[in-house]
Amino acid sequence: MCGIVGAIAERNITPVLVEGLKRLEYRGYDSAGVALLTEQGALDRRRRVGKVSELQAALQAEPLAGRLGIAHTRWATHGAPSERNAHPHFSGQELAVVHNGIIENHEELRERLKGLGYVFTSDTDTETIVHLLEHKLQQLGDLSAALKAAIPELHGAYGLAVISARQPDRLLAARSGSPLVIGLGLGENFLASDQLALRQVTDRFMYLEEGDIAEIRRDGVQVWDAAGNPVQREAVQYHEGAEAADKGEYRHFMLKEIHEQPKVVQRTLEGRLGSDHVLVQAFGPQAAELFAKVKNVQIVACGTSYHAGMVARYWLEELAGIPCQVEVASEFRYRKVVVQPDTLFVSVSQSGETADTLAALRNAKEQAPGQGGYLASLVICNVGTSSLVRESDLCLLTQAGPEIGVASTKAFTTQLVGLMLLTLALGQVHGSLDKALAAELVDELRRLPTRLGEALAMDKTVEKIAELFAEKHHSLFLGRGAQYPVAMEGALKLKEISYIHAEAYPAGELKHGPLALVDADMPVVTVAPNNELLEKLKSNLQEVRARGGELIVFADQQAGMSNGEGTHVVAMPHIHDLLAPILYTVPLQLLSYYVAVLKGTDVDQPRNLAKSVTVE
Ligand code: HGA
Repeated sequence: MCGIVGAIAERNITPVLVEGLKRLEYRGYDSAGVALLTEQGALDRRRRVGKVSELQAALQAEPLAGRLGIAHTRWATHGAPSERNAHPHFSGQELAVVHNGIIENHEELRERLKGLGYVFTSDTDTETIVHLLEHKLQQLGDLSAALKAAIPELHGAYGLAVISARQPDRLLAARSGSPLVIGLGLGENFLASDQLALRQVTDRFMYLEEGDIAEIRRDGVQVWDAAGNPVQREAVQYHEGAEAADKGEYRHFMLKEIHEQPKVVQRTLEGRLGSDHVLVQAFGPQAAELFAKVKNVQIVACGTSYHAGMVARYWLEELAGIPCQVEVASEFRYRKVVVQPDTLFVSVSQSGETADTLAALRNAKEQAPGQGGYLASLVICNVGTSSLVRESDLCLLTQAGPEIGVASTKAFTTQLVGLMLLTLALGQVHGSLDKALAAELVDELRRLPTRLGEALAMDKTVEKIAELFAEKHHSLFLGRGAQYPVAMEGALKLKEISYIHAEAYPAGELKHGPLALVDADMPVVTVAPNNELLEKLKSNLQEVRARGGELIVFADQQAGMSNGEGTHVVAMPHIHDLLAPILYTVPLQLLSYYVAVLKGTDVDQPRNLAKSVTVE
């Protein structure tokens, strides 16, 4: 969500910090700030509400230079988005902190620290950290010792970066529940909540693990693990180009990412398909042995990833014959769950840092297999270095590349591909999947990038359809079977970026309530592949037309549906019914994109939302 950047060098690092913030801005952006140790040996800061460009303007008006500094983009959890609540937070003029996450015992700490004479100037939980650290620093005289002493008193999740005017030769970092990475340079070192922020300055990274504390100096890095023991964390060379942080010819990242889908789906399939089967080892060396024991699947995810999980439930039960449950992580993590024997726990997350999903995984791992716990855990994730990947037994990495638009697009379709691979792998291992069908689906998967390209070619048609929504405030999305979650995802996209109220229903539920809403002001969007539910769906659509509702139908070219009064049919390329959810997602993404463009909303950074939800 929010972003951290830090640097210690022999040069002025203000431009590095600001560029880093810009690269992280897509994750959370209600305010931004930077603090530096100036040449005079004092801490100084600039903070602004709004985007990083506001902070840049402030720095232009009132420049700030230094060789040690920290910076932050904030997505508020405690205290309104305001300048006084923006990070970095100070204790006196000598200590500064930026923080991602939540300090759960902040009220108790605040009372205690007030009692010790500290004066609070913000409403954030973060400010308790900086005063607590100052208190420890007074007692211990050394910043690393102070941080180590303060950590056990902080309950909750944090990624922290700390600088002190008293010890200008070091930048400190601590990680618990919120990711941090150290960027290694020559005679200079950096820190960030995501390596994306630092690729402009280095391609060598050191990932901090849960509970780590790091002291970063110009000429070296010292790390201590959760038990306080000095440890070596491996330095990893990053290879892929930084091309993803650039919109290229596209007007928005979202449109670029929608158009990247054929390529990234292709990449997600690479190395994972045999001639007529899925390579089970793609899930890890122990996958085949573990999959053979799986009798149930529990999928846990949030938002768009949850919709991917819902599609997978149809696939897993139909193709692999394995009972599957799907639940949103924020609910799952707080209820008592009865675990069926031999259940595989599957999490789905773009970033691999989604706080609720990560907490659900950690809860799931509390009970041992065979003693009321899960058989094993598997994650479908886009970030190989993420916490969910590191903490799961098995993983399948999607190859979507960095997704910058807050509204997820290519991450979703690659997750669906990953979940289809999982379904086929489980079906193969269990022998429950018909071999001819498996071979057919593998073939269809190979053709999927081409089909996606054909769906993208309908761009202009969908742009025209979007005009129907320009004046509308509500809309309904309908689907049946595995297209119901696709309708849910379509509705989510529309609300996220165009702020039009959109609801999704299984088409058969229409007459049980939502039909009452239908009139000429409520467009009804439907996804209609050519399957055995088509005739039933057509009847549902008649019900809408009879109430004067305007219909937008994305239908298989062989479905025998055509334009008529109040009915706009968009012919889709023909595809195997089981893969239709992946293909039919594309026009719905395009629809929400063009509606948002028409409405003039901030497509890539919609209001109130943030990418990679690393807080609860
Ligand atoms: N709790 C802190 C940091 C919020 C955060 O990590 N957001 O993603 C605050 O509210 O400032």
